[in-house]
Amino acid sequence: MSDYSPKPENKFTFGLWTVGNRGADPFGSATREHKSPAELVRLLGEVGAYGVNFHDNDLIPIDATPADRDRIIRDFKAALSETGIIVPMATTNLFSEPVFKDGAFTSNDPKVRAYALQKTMNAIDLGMEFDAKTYVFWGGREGTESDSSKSAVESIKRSREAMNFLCEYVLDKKYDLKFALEAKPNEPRGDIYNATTGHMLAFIGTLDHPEMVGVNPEVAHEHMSGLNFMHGVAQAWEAGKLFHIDLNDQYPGRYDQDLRFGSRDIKAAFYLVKFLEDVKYDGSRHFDAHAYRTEDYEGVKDFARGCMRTYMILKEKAAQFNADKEVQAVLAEINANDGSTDKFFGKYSSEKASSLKAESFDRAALGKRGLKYEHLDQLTIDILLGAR
Ligand code: GLT
Ligand code: MN
Ligand code: MN
Repeated sequence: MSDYSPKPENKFTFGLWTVGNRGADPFGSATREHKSPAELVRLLGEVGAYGVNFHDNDLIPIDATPADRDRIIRDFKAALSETGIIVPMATTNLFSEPVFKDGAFTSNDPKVRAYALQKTMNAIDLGMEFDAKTYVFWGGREGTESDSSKSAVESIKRSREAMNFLCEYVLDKKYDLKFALEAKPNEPRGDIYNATTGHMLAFIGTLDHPEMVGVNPEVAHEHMSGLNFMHGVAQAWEAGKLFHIDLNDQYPGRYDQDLRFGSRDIKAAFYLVKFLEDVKYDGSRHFDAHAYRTEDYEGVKDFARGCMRTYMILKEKAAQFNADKEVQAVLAEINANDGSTDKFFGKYSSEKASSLKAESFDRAALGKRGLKYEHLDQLTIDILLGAR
């Protein structure tokens, strides 16, 4: 039997809001009792997680007194040192309070925009108290229901101004911190700006300090748009921008489900894990998901263990795929190169262009070649289903 237990080097993390999710939905109230941040850290210690992430108000309620704050931080720190769990990522809640009903950085009200900046600077300071290395921005309310209400161009400009201001804040404070922007197409807003990881990558290129800013793609958010998540992750990776990742699962075209990792689309999860392991991604593997509403806290542990276990199983399957002689033989055949066209690639020159224009290609023969992708895909399925 393989050992699927989580190891520190796997960097499996959970947000306080994930294992602390109480099962409320738009149609019903909580089904699980409240647990304090320190209790949640102990739960994560029990299931073998490596790290815990939080929004400012997951840790410190928005109306906490200074005395509450000190006590919560003391208890939380005690639980961290007891369990050995670290805080790799922190973020700001810019979506729960009514003040953010029309967005935070993109609100039409300059007072709301200023308050959002102030709240984020304070939340960054809080994250730094725990030595967080990545700071996530998820702008769940940065959008519209009616496009009569806001300028889409102005909203991008306001988002840029906020990110530039906050990058300067981090530099000014000499914090060792990077930003990771998380896209989502809709929910809770009707439509959210910078809707996909691809939009975010383009946006980052327009910032004053693009080197400080990367992305935090989430499986469910790209699947809601019907996109291939691994492709978005690969593009972010290739651009040097995969600073963090949110793992969960989602049926396309439905409400935001935040399902246990790998519980819906095993094949997509396999290609994702294989990608992350093949490129040796060494950031957090953050499970941004929650247990079904049917569960008690034993079920929450089953959920958390399940996320990590599925990742570990798929990691083993990826190693099996890479070691499979038949798979590798098909891949070698698919990627065969007799070298005869090498001279046409690489840097442009007018000579190269002329010689390429003069070359003749047997279009019909090239088009006739069978590529064996059916065979390769079935080998993949056999591996995933344990038939190989
Ligand atoms: C919220 C959202 C997540 C984000 C979190 C970070 S909050 O739960 O659904 O996708 O990653 O703000
Ligand atoms: Mn997320
Ligand atoms: Mn989500």
